[in-house]
Amino acid sequence: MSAQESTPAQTVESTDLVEGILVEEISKFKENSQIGFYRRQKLLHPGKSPYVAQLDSLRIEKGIAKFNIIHQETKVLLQVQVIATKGNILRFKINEVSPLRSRYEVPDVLVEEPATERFLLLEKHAGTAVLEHSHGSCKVHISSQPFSVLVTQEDKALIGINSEGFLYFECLQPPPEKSKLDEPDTDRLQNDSEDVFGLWEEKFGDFVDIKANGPSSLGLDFSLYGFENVYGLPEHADTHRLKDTRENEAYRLYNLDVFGYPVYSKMGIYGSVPLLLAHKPSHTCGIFWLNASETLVEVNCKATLQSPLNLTTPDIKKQKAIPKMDIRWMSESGIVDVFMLLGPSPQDVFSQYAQLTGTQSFPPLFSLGYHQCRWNYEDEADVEAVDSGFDEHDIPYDVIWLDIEHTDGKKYFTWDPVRFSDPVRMQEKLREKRRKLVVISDPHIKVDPTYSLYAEAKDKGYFVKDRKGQDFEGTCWPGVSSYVDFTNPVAREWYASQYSLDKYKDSTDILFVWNDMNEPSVFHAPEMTMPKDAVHHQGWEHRDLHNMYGFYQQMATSKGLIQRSGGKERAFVLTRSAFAGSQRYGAIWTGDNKAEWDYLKISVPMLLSLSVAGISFCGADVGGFIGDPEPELLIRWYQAGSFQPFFRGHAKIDTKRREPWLFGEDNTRLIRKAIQERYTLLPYWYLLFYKASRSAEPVMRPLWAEFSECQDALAVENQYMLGNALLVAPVLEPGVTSLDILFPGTGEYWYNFRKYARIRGPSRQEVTVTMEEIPVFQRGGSIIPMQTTVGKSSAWMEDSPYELHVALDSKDLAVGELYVDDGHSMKYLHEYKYIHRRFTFSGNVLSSRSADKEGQFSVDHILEKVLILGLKKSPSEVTVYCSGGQKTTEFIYNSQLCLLNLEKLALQVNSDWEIHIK
Ligand code: NBV
Repeated sequence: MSAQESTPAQTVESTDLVEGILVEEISKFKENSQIGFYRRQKLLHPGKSPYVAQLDSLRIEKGIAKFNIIHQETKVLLQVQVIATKGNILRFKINEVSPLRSRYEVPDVLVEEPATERFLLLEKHAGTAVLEHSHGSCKVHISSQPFSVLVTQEDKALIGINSEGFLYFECLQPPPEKSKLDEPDTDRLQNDSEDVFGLWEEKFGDFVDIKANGPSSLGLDFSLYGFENVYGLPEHADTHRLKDTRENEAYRLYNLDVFGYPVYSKMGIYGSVPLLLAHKPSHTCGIFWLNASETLVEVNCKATLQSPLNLTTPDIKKQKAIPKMDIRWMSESGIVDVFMLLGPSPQDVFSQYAQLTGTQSFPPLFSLGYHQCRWNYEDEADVEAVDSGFDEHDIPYDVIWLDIEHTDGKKYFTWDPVRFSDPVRMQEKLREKRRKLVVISDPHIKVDPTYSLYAEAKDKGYFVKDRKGQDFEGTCWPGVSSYVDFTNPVAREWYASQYSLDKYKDSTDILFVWNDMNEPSVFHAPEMTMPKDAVHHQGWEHRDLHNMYGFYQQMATSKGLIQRSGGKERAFVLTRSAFAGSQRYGAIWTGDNKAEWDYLKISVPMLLSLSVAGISFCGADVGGFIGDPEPELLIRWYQAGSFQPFFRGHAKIDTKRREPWLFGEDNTRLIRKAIQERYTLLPYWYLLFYKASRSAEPVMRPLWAEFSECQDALAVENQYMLGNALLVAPVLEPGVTSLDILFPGTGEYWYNFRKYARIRGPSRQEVTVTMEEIPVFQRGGSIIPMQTTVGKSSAWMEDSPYELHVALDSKDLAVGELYVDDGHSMKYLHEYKYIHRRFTFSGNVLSSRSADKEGQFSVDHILEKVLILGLKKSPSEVTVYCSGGQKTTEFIYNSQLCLLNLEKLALQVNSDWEIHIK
């Protein structure tokens, strides 16, 4: 175990006094060795797989290759399907040929059934068959004995399947004896050696998981040829580049409420996205394992291959020893349904994944501003005081948040009658300030027949059931609670309708929602979550779909918010728990972090891993949720957070108040400066989210994704890119006076974002740092849209003029874009009410043209300023050409910085213009 590695089984102890209720959380989370299916699968030895492919059965039906494989000892048959999916994706499915009952196949995550392209059978010999993708350069080589598959691209080995022989598939069996399922027999569990492996019952502490369907686990290995770096698999509080797991725990994907989770750990926390990306300078590819049950992933970084498999293709035979990474996936139930995203570029993989699971939903503009949260803002007067505090201290913010205490006895969709006696008045005051409110809405519903939400859900049968068919009851904030079965589409519809303005009493259209505790968190339950033997819609066990529970709640909530406006407005929903596809429903944050430097530091790799797994709208609680940050940490966190996608300050109930003005004037100034800078950059943030929603470009990007050929970028996780133009290097440690920064890219120019001095890449440079700000650099060749003045909130900036920062590259070129719409409605989508401009600097002319033909939004936005960085000599004249004619304009040139400053331009953002520099 490395020094940074901490044990995932650490005991999390906290005793919180919440409103006089003593909440004891003494939970132990499982180590790998305490997981039955893991122990069972670990009995397999690498090498010879017991499976043999029956190539006689190979047929191609509607372009899909199907064949059977047989387990040589048990003689059980499995069916394999190999599907060429449009867009350079290969899908691989394995299921029982005739299962006792159907096995869970993850619904609702794929945006649609992926379009299939045809496979052709290229050749079939005694022990091998080769399939060729009709449009692509990819081939699938199937070896019969033992069964394995090699995917090649341009006749180079790319991905091996079952090459280590770890294919594992537990076929469903009838229960041994009916009586054993009725009650947990703890004696038998301890004594019966058979159940050491947790086949029909599995014990953990005082909890017993009764497995109505018995063992149902599956696993498979993938070899990534030529790769030495893999990423993804959020959510873990660990490094961005995945580590070798041979000497320690596997990455666990199991959504859990881990208060104050340890850093540098592979334990499962709130969210799970089973997507792994592999990258090398010449190629990026991905493996998307579509399974929502508990999953473990082992990474073996040190494997090498002498000669790749016994294949007939001569080009493959010629290859000599190459590095490879072996990835082994193990899941508790479901089927094998895996997509190989064949790239070849990082952006291709992002697009392929988005083609399957969707892109980031385009958020309303306000949600990209600063959010002020605390558990809890006490009452209406407190809300008003905090709100005014921002104005008094001239700090912009967009949203104030109310945590669980705003409700009447933790009954969501209600208000505490004393603290919030007039919620509409409170919201109207916020509306006048052009700000929003977010309230919390958790999935547990207080068991209280007088609570209409509970009574109705109970009556309609919308709660998750226990294994005996009764409504499942667990403990959470309100005490005994039942949990909405969000996997049931009718229950989701019903839940969504609760957000309509007439149903949700005293809510207004400035109220948005936060879904917390949706792993789901259940106190005094195994690993503080729902028992796996709880039963959902259509009889599926919780074990089959555990990792999707939060995904479904956010889906229903976001639908509710869209519906309440008659489909006209965009939603904003923050969720703690997430799965693949959650990006379609809003934002995610990294849960209960601590006010410690390590947590600020880990926020960067955590957010990068979420970002490359499709979830661009992500953030970490600024300041740290648990504990009291010292001013230096708080300031550094604001400075880092202002350059992270979801920007919210939050604090636990027992911490000292920490609104930005409580730390002395100088510290207030620094926090103000960080937040104001965020607001000046809102046009850039908005553009990045527009692009993420349209073409799956991650907003926050690891350096390797942007500089795919740069070897030095592979392990960088204390710097990152925002879009393709800004390089951010947050300060993540105390007392820092300089940072060693990597400036990637051959021949790239990097301009200090505030002082404009230029650095040339590729290089590493020691950059001086003060408390004023964190280092940020603009990439040569980019044009960044900004606004010249900030307002009290984003809505106050509608008329704030625009400004362009044009940073020239080594060829004196630059390009950039601006996207503007009304900031909140769906009109951009349905009525093309938007402005999308493309700016180009070339031949000393800066021009603005429409970026697409559709946009038609008529507003009088003005471009006031242009800064041109890297202009080698002072112009003699600057002339502006626009629809109103031509005129020369004043300018200031700084020869030391090669900086040209144009002010008072008064150009229409929405029309074509050119600025000629002579
Ligand atoms: O609702 C209270 C908190 C919330 O403030 C926090 O952000 C969540 O992560 N919630 C967890 C439950 C209590 C945590 C101790």
